[in-house]
Amino acid sequence: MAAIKTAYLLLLFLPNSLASFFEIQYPNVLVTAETGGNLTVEAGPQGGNIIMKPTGNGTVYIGKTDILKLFEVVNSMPPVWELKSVHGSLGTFLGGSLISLNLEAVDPEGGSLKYEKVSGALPPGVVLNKATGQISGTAPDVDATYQFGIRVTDKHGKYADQIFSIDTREKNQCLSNPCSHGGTCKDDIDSFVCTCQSPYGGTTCATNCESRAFGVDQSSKKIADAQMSAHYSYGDHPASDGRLNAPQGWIGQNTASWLQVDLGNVMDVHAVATQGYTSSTYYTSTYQLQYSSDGNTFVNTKNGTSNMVYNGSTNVNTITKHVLTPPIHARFIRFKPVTYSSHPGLRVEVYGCEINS
Ligand SMILES: [Ca+2]
Ligand SMILES: [Ca+2]
Repeated sequence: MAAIKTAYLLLLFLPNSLASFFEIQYPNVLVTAETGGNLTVEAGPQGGNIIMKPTGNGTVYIGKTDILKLFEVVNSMPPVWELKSVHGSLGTFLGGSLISLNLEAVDPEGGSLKYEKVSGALPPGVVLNKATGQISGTAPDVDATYQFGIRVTDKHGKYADQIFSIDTREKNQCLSNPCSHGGTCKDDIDSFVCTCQSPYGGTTCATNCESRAFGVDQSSKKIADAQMSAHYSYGDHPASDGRLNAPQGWIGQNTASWLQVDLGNVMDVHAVATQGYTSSTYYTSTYQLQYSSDGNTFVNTKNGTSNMVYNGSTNVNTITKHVLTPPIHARFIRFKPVTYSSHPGLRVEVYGCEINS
């Protein structure tokens, strides 16, 4: 306080011509202001120190730079990786298994860290948590090595890079013998494909395709009206009435007529069933089957070289079912009446499975 008082006193008593120049002298300190704007602070001659000592949240600025913060950054040491292994390998993972790893690094000053990938690639489906350094996801079902560089950065921007790698191994999904009823298994990426023995189908050959209806029938109607069509229909009895157990049924005019079902995709077709038309004695006694993959080119099912002829109904309601031997691959199935009572009435169902691929 005494020094400051002295300074004010000197300033007050200086003549106007000397107002741009003054000195504050106190036992160990010399503060000099010059006309050009320089300000010199000089400690005393006995090796005195100049100490700038803010208190509380006080700061020391040089220009706009917080000088204490600057020294903190300069003195900050970069983070240090805790090495996982000599080559940075984080392990080997079987396809489909969970990966959960913590990349560990520490900051010598104990500050928070952030992690980022700066090179290479993580396995697809595996991600890095930038805040925690955790690597997590599901191992892809392939034999591969994924190498990637991770940078860990402290709050001062000091960083350390490290190269890591993750090895993955394809899992043989057939090892659990998923195909039943004698089906053979082929391993695939994240999956398997069963080749089933007839009449079984489905992804694990668990379905008897001879008894699995595609759903033409009246109660399920999985096959939509638009998937049913006909040629030479009789009266007001459209193709969409030709569903097994429907109230009435489809009626054709003659042997040039046919009733067609579009299964929506090429399917493994194992069996068909028919009934007659309910309200009159219109039923189809015998019929042929034609089938197609594209809706343009149709072929008949064969008995040797002859077109196969199936026995249909002997009355209007009894359901007659035929297993196709061998099964056929088809999207479009046509029921083509050959002999009939009065008019060829039909209500139908088609049985089979999707083709495994
Ligand atoms: Ca640091
Ligand atoms: Ca596999």
